[in-house]
Amino acid sequence: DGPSLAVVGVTGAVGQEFLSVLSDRDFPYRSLKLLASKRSAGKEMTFEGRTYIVEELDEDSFDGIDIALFSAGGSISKQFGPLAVEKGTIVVDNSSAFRMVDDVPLVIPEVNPQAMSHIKLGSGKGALIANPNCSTIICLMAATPLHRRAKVTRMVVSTYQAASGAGAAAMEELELQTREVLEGKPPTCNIFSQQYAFNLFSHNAPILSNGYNEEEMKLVKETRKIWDDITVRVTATCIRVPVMRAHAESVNLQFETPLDEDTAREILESAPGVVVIDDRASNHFPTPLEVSNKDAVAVGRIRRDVSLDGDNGLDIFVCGDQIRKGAALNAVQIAEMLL
Ligand code: 11C
Repeated sequence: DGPSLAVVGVTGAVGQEFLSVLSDRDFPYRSLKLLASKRSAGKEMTFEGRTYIVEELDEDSFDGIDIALFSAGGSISKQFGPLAVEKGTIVVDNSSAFRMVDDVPLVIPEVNPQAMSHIKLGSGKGALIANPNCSTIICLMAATPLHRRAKVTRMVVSTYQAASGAGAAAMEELELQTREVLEGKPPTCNIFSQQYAFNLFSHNAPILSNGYNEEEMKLVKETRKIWDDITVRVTATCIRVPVMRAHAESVNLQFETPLDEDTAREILESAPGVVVIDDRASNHFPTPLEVSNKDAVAVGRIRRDVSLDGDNGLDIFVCGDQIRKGAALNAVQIAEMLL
């Protein structure tokens, strides 16, 4: 029972995680199609006790498919997303292709579920729903409960982003380089243009004419769309760090009305999908390793911003699994809301 499902880009890091999350959450489906590029077509995959043959994505792939989870890059989404919608499929797209399109909801289920309330499974009408960028999801999971209480007027984000954000090949490169450097060999640089192991660098997304890179501007624009607030001022600096699969973010929040740190801690402790790790006595705060393979986003270092008078600013430190809540889990939660 349940909808007919397709997973597009099933051989990638997020594609594989889609399957794990579907299984972990007992997502009901009556059929499942695994789709990928020609290169991976024909490959066998076992999922929940059944063997599937990965099929090549083509124009007919979406006949009879109710929900498709896409994570095969922006150009595949642009090419096949609208085709799937025409066939009546609801597409949950993990790429940036449609995020800023006006009538495409950009959804974090804990934050703005109302944005997709007009999309109904079983209506025969296809639709696109966009999954936000991982850095945006992880940041807003923590910032939104505070925003609801005291209205964020300005947010300054600094990210420490894992290899997984650049895909499975980048994760392999980090592992390979680490070994090479320890053995005194020159590091192989295929995915990134510079040494990644034992280093960090500005995010690899293209730099725009304003000097920001695309990753930084995603945080700016997506926050405004998700919060439905064009006035919120957001600035970001995005950095790639040699961590495998979870992003960390330092977030400075300025509020319209005062919000003291104890109240903020209480709000975060009861926020869905958030755990607070904020033990000053033992210097224990969120780490990428602690949130890896976990669903919840961890928040700590909750403290008053001393650069502001009163209680109108807070600093927090957030960690979240990039492949899970930053991508696959969020997309599957969106699909669950359709059921
Ligand atoms: C990263 N956030 O961590 C990026 C990758 O818009 O979905 C995903 C880019 C996107 O490198």
